[in-house]
Amino acid sequence: MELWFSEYQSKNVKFSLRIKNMLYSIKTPYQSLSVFENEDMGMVMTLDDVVQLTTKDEFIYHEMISHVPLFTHKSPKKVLVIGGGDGGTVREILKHPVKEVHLVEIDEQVVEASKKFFPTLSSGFSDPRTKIFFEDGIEFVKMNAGYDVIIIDSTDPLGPAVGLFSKDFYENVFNALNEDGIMVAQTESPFFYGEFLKRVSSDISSLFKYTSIYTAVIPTYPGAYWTFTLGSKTIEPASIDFEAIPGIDTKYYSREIHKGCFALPPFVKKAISN
Ligand code: AG3
Repeated sequence: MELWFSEYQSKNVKFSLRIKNMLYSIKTPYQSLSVFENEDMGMVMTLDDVVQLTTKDEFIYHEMISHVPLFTHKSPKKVLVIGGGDGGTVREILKHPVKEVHLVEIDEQVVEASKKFFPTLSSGFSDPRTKIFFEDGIEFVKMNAGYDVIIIDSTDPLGPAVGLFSKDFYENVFNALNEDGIMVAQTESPFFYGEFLKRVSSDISSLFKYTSIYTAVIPTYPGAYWTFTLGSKTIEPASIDFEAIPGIDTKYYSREIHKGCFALPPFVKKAISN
């Protein structure tokens, strides 16, 4: 008998992955967490039946959420990741000469599952520069500061993650950043979340001098076409010296991709315009 996992990408669109092996399925204090294997996409992690990553395409998301803000900043020393308990973002950040990476993940079970089933993602947890806090990111940013870059690697804006997309939260992120600080948040697909993207980018641009939306193609996320929204206090993302970006070991991110990823098609521009 064939077993399938399905995610509602919208009320009327479902995305399915065949389960070759169900490896793990638990209820944590915050959400349900599953790990299974799919013949084509590799290992898959879901939270509350939402695909968080597959080992086949996670590199695109994790490289883009990390290297774009880090190379825009040029010399980040202290970086904060909110969410991202699988470790993929931390792994990418550690490719930079940073001094400290703080990961604030509310659900310890996500980190534990990643250590067990996703060694290629969780590799950075044992790096001496990494410090993990099992806390609520919303509270954490109110109490901590001094970051050069803050990356919000959250799940969808539903349930416990809603607060990670609020204007109050972005204001606390702004205050937790140094004076040339940069934040970036994963901000969903313009296909299914156009209104949301408009609201979030306008909230971020009411706080930061520069706000830029950039995109990447992530086959296993709804719409496959994904956005990230970056807020920068003093550095203008479009006018950095792209030629000065050093070579780095990546599979999606490159100098050319960095330059081009801010180009938005007219339908996205229209979705976020007033
Ligand atoms: N954060 C999850 C992105 C949201 C995916 N949404 C969806 N499948 N509906 C990524 C976690 C990986 N660090």
